[in-house]
Amino acid sequence: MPDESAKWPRRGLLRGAGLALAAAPLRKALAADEPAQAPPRWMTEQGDTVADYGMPSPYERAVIRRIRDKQKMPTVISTMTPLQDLVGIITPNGLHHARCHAGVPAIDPDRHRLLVHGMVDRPMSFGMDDLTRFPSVSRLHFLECSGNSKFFKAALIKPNWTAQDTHGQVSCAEWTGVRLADVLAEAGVQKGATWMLAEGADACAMSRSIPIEKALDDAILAYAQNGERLRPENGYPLRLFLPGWEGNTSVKWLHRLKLGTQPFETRDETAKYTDLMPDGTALQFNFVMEVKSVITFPSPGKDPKQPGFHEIGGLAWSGRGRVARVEVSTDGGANWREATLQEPVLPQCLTRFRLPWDWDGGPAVLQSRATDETGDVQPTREKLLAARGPNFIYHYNAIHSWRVAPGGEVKLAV
Ligand SMILES: Nc1nc2c(c(=O)[nH]1)N[C@H]1C(S)=C(S)[C@@H](COP(=O)(O)O)O[C@H]1N2
Ligand SMILES: [Mo]
Repeated sequence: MPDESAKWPRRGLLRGAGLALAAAPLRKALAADEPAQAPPRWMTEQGDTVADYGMPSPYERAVIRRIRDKQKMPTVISTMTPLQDLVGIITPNGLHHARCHAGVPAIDPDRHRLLVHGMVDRPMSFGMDDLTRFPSVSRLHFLECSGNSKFFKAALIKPNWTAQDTHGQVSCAEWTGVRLADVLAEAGVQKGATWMLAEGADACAMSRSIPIEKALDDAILAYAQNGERLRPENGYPLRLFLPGWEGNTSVKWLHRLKLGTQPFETRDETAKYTDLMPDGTALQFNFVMEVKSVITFPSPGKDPKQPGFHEIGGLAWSGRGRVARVEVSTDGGANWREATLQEPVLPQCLTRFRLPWDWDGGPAVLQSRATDETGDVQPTREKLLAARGPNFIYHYNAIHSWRVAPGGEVKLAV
């Protein structure tokens, strides 16, 4: 007898899903005596014209960025991506989270210049046209603010938080730009240069010191995002992009690079973006965003409406490389099952995971645990808090929990 399973390798899986569907049908059977419906209005009259620049359907108007905490200064802006409403791995440009310390500068690209100076053989000033003549590269990468999911302090946590509130300061785009290494080679990096200052052209001149190894490795000077020029709030016309590193180092509105022999000790790496250790000292230059994941369905506001088959889905990422696997628990971490990773699985990029779930309608605690290709695993909240102490704010990457109540309502569980 021929081996059927070889011919239909996924048959068992499909049969399993079919059983779950039969238990709780996803659609109502069409009643034989259903009266004929009049055609909808949109089939009886001509449609609209097409806008010069398209916008989502008005029925999607609830899918928007949200402001994080209201600040005293209206130009100190933190917006969050509605992760629970998105599919796939790409964040649409209008929904990419934006973090701006001094508002969004209105930069004329024809007047924007990038100065490269300090320990270089030939100090240079580039216009946008000069820069885009270098060979370009396009790469898909996540960008995460190190302040994403500020979960260390229990007092800050609000029980009604959605995935957007807890994890919405991560987004993912195809970034196009020129290799920083090529631009630096043009200026000629001098021997002994070990650090690079990157400064933005916004009113706070946000600036960070970057080790030369990263600058010469995979850093890009990005001018485009998902096929079009950068959005103003994401750095138009030029930003530094450092794959896998805390968002703050990807300096937007980039106008100056200076090479030197030591870090420049800017405000953004002394007063801010350092990690306070239990002994009161501050850890500086903690650049890499560690392995992390979040379930986006079910999640608060995206309740499973009825028992039976549901697909649990979410996003995982790591600043150290590719996501190797994601395990999902529906009982608060007692048992784990391995989720399917949706291709493509790319380094320093959001990765979508999926797992079929036959919900019995009872209480459940949903968790996801990601492992990256270096073997790093997301810690539990207890383990992370014990390791980092009470003063830490940035770089929170613990396993996250959503509680499903018997009626289906999903809430944050910490
Ligand atoms: N010049 C400048 N660059 C900046 C910032 C800024 O306020 N000014 N914000 C930083 C922070 S804190 C983050 S998390 C990222 C966010 O990038 P995005 O707004 O494109 O998401 O930009 C970084 N680069
Ligand atoms: Mo940030």
